[in-house]
Amino acid sequence: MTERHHLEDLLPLRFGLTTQVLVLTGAGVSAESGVPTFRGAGGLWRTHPVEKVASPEGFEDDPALVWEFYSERRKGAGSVSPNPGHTALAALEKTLGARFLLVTQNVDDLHHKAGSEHPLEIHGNLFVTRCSVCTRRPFRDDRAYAAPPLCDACAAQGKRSYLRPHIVWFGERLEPTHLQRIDAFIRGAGRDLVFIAAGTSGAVYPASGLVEVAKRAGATTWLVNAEPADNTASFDHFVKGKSGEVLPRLFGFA
Ligand code: BJW
Repeated sequence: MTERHHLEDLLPLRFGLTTQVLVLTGAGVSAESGVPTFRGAGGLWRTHPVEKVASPEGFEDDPALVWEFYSERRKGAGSVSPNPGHTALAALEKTLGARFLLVTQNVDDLHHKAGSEHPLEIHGNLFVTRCSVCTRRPFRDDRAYAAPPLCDACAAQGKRSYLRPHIVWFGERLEPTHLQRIDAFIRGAGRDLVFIAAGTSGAVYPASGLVEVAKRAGATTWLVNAEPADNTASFDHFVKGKSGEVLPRLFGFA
């Protein structure tokens, strides 16, 4: 049974000396910074067909459309600032050190901008580019492209390959080392784990399944979201509200 809380009567969590905290963030955490979410009113998928702009098949069919989409997103996310939700998470990392792990589905770089040192960006980063064919290292890149850029490493070998955003699209595997890291953190913490998901609809696997993995390990689980998520029933606690207001309160910073 999920216990529901409201911001007005929310008490800060008490972290003991052995408590470990795993936080999963989603697009809602950046909403108060002005970054659009994916689902729901005003969400990116309302105006951009997800299979065309965020799948390997879509990129193969129309790389120009995909780069137009991500170039616009780079421009948008490049000009915004972190909000108190991001700042609270960076402050909690400083307090808990290795007893804290931030896992984000967001690609907007706002956790870094807020001062988080080790966010695990499981869906990639908007400001990183890689080759769609060769194994050259992904590289930092905040350019907006009018046409799909070509890989110069491939060109040097007489091949013509497109660069692509360093983003995990639908149907693509997440970086195995990221999943291993999360798994090891959860198993290491066991019953000392507090798992908090914030600003995520719980609609996308495998991130949406982390709450169940954490629960099986013995964790206490919290959801902080503006609306109920698809997986609300899996959580022990649900705080309905904006993450920029709830997270600082939950961590005792406000
Ligand atoms: C607030 C707030 C405020 C607002 N405060 N809250 C059929 C076809 C293809 C694939 C599948 C399929 N069935 C299942 C799959 C698997 C698929 C999946 O889960 N699909 C589901 C949709 C059904 N998953 C995958 O494909 C993943 N890969 C995988 O499973 O690999 C396995 C594999 C094995 C073997 C071979 C090959 C593969 C990859 C998923 C990658 C997701 N990528 C995206 C887009 C790229 C990133 C980008 O361009 O930015 O990542 S999808 C999109 O959704 C994005 C997000 O990170 C992700 C999650 O969304 P999020 O963050 O939850 O945002 P919203 O908008 O959904 O929700 C925001 C919430 O915030 C709302 O609830 C609001 O109420 C709330 N909110 N303001 C607090 N201020």
